[in-house]
Amino acid sequence: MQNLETIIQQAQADIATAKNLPDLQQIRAKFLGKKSVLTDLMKTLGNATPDERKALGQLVNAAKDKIMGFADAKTLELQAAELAEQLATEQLDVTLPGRHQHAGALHPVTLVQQRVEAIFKSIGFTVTDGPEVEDQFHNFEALNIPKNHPARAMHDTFYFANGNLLRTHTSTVQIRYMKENKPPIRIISPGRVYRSDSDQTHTPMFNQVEGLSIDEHATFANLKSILQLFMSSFFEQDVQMRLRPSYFPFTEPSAEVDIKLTDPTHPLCGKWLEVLGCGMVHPNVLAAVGIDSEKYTGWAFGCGMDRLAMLRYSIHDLRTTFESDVRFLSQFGV
Ligand code: 2NL
Repeated sequence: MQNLETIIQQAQADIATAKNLPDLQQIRAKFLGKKSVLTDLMKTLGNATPDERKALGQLVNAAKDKIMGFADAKTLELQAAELAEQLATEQLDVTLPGRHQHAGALHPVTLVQQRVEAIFKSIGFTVTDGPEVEDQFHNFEALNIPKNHPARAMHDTFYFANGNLLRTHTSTVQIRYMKENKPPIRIISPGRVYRSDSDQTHTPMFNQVEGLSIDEHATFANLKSILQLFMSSFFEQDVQMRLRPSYFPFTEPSAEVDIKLTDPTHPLCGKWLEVLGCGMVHPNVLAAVGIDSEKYTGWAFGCGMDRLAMLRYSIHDLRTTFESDVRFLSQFGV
């Protein structure tokens, strides 16, 4: 009896000191487990008389119940403390600013290409493309630029060891298209072109769009009216246009086109700006692709899309369109 009371008191004191659930589990095992003092005590009952055994057994069981009661109460207390601790340390500050999802934006030159394609598709043109690595026939010979012609030097071409080259204009695509398709032809060919020059206003790669129309009665007047429509739709304002005589080996006659923007909010409003070159397709070019120049005429134009992007989005420095600076690019929207 004396022993039991001491054991109960000891258990109660130990349980009170338990700092956490694993601690408590150990204490529980010490007093109630298979190797505990109480279990040992139960085993010694075999030596007692049946009456003694019954009375002592009840006492030991009552002691066990008591200790279990202390332990269960302590368990609840520790669980509550753990929860409180968790709530305090895992607090979420819902007033913190959220993490942004950065949506991508299209490059200004891509936006220009999309606009140009949409405008020309709406008037019945087909968009075509072709290889950037070309042979001399498609880049030069077929365009009335024979070997040793001074215009070849003008183009500052990047050559490969085998004589192939990086196309210097997308006329190459139109030459291929004319070989494969019969007139009437109405196509534009946007894409990257390469020239070996590099300064403030020239980059070794730039984006060009060329347009071509071949028909029985394609005229310079058609060319001029299409260009006028293109410019005013592209800039979404009245655009004045001025043609100056020029020279290209692949067109005759040839002209350079200047435009004047009329929207007073545009920084370059009122200034003449050179934007493209054009002309009537040279009979030698038609002959090179097997089109009868007695029956068909054609007009063509070529236009730098990087320049169009700078004008349309008021970009002052061409280099910013090549630098992949997200702060710059994200201004142009999707
Ligand atoms: C410019 C001038 C031009 C063409 C490109 C062309 C294409 C064929 C036949 C004849 Cl297949 N001409 N293209 C014509 C005149 C001018 O480009 O300054 N480009 C940036």
